Amino acid sequence: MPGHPQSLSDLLAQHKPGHGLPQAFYTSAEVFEHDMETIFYREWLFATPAAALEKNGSFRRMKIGAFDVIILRDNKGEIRAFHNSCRHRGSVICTAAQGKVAKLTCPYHQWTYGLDGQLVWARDMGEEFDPSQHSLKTVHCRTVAGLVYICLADQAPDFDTFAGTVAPYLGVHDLSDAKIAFQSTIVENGNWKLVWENNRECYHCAGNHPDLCRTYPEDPSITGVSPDGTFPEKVESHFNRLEGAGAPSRFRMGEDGQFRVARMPLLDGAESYTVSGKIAVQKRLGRVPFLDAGTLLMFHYPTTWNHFLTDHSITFRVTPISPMETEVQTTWLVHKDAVEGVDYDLKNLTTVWEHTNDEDRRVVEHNQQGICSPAYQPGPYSPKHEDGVIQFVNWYLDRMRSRQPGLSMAAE
Ligand code: 3BY
Ligand code: FES
Ligand code: FE
Repeated sequence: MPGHPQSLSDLLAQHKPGHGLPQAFYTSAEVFEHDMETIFYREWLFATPAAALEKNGSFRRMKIGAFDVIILRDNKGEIRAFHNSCRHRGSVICTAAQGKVAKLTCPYHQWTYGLDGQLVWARDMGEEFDPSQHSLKTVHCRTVAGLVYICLADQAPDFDTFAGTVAPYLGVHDLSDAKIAFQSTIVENGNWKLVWENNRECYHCAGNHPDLCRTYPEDPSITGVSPDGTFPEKVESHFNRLEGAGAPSRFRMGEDGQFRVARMPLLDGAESYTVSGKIAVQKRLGRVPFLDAGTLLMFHYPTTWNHFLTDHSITFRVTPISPMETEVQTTWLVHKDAVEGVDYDLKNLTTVWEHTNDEDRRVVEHNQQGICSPAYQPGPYSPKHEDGVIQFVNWYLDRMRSRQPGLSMAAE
């Protein structure tokens, strides 16, 4: 009943396979807290392209639920992550969203930490004080092919399977040669799962994405998950052509459905996400063998989907803020030697996805508004167009079911 708290196990039991989730999954503060604790505080989360940490001492701050994290490049060029909470009385240390520092100095009493997290200076703490016991707390941090992931759990789950699978696909994109051409951060007034459900289908594309539809195919086999593992002849020959030329392309999905990679064709003749369909950046990022190589699609739940193109790459990061607010950060990466105004026009580079993001924000917000009605009843997903949504919802439910104490037993 709307307005009456229900236990998570009751809610999970209410879900009808192939249908949207019961209302509380998109609206309730309790479910949101479960989502954070069960998923976001345990999984590997995409943090930033490494290219955002240009120099030693560059840092980015990232907030996830109750956590506040500093991701930085240390003096040896290694990327590390620390909790942004001083070991003295707990103040945040980095107050800015990003910057460059030689050391991390707490604004409160100026305790000072090296970029390796070691406490190097603290005034008048007495004879007994041992600085080595007061290093910053570390956050698990891994980089795969120029993409930085963090994990907030004490014990991080396996990262190697994902990294090992996607690294060969990403290799030809040379993300270590990238710079950020543009970054946008928007807040969508919708639950994070609605942002994902929307991303995992193109059923909405023709009706909402006039610019994207010039180049991105509506064909469900491109966006979806191919439950039987087969693809239309056109897609198969695209895989064969690209793999034959040294660019791993074939569809691969993690065993538990957390990630997938596939290099998919764009609409006939299209090269990149521009209004004309031609490449946006003349000095290309990566060594993809053909201009019409399409887009390497990669998602990793719960925080990132990506498009790696022939000339540039775009990363997306999803961060829940509250039950009905989600941040989506989009980063356009180009070759570090590409010069704006010479090799690329920024508006031409960003227009299609700036528009697409805004259109997606609008549909997600409308979806949320309608779900908030007491009359909302979860409806069926299209088996043809929304198998990717079904796959996401099943991944989410599996995680929630398997990680609620007592629930997995009750389900048996
Ligand atoms: O960004 C994406 O991957 C998806 C694909 C189809 C809808 N959306 C544009
Ligand atoms: Fe950081 Fe006191 S709280 S120096
Ligand atoms: Fe969309």
